[in-house]
Amino acid sequence: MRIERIELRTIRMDLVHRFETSFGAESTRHAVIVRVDAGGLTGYGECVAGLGPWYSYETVGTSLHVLREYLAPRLIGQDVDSPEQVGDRFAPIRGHPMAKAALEFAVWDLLARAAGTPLARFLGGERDRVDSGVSIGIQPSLDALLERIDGFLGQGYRRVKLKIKPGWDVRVVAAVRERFPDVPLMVDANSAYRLDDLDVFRQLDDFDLLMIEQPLGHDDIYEHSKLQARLRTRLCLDESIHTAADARFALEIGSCGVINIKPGRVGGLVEARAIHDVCRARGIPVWCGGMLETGIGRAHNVALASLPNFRLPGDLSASDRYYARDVIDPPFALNPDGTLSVPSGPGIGVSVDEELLDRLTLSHETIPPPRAP
Ligand code: NPG
Repeated sequence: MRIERIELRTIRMDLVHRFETSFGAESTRHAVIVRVDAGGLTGYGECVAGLGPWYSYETVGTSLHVLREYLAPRLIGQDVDSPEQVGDRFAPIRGHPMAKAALEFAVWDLLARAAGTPLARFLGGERDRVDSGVSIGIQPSLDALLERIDGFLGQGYRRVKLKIKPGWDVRVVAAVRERFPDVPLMVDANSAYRLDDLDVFRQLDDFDLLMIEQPLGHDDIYEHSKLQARLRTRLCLDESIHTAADARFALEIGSCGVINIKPGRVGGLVEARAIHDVCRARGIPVWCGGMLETGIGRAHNVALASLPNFRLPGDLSASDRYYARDVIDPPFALNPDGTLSVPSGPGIGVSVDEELLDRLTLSHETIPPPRAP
């Protein structure tokens, strides 16, 4: 299909709940939404980069720059017949996986629509429902956290992930475990600790956690292997896995027992699937992370999570856990069994509410630019 038009827009949405992690708090989310048009069809993708370089070096600003100046020009007017070709065209550009993924996602949606196939099947997914987990940010008090967890469990979420940081860790997990002894529970440190903090992890080891996510450096794989060797609880890597080669290395040296795959973090669905395959071949389960995406990014994540080795509930919650009104129709809703349904229509399988997008838009540009009248 010849790519005729690429649209980049920045939107801002208010979150239902303020979300605090070890690197900061946010009440609104900015996202770059990419739209590609070809042969009368449209595909959408979402960039997961944040406003500032806190989770990764990429930001809304850097991703717009790289998309506009380097990525879109490599696709516009070109024939693209497989998602792999997108990666080939982007290969000369170093880094910037979140920017690359946003455009790759849009092409996946487009090509799956052209094939009349749901994105999940197009990727090789097998499930029609995926297990839903909830990630709960750092709260102003322990009581507020317990109440929040209670509410989410009442809605049917299947596992709870707590954000931790020094000063909000062992005491908090102990209180949550006491109140909810059987809930599948895990913690995510977003790189807030060092190997010297071994004592904290030894204490966390006693709470029957599903895993401890990214405790050490955001770019570290080696020290995680040292920590993993001293713990019973599995470590999970997120920030430091960007490629299938990273995953192979981490598993080879025993850095973790599970990997969080975020397709936006790893440059798109082609690399995400390759990481899935590396882990599957070694019997290591994976799960799908989230970055507070709108329904557009969520639809790509849900499609990915339908692959067979996504054996643990992901950070895939219903639309209303994030936003009062999502930009897609229908929004993702939690089934009574604690799952999200994988859309069965062509492409991402949901329609995008362009009118709402317009209202949320802060900036907008098209490639090629519109002709002067
Ligand atoms: O449910 O989408 C979600 C949020 C899951 O905790 C979550 N994401 O570190 O994985 C993370 C964290 C995050 C959110 C990171 C926003 C960066 C930005």
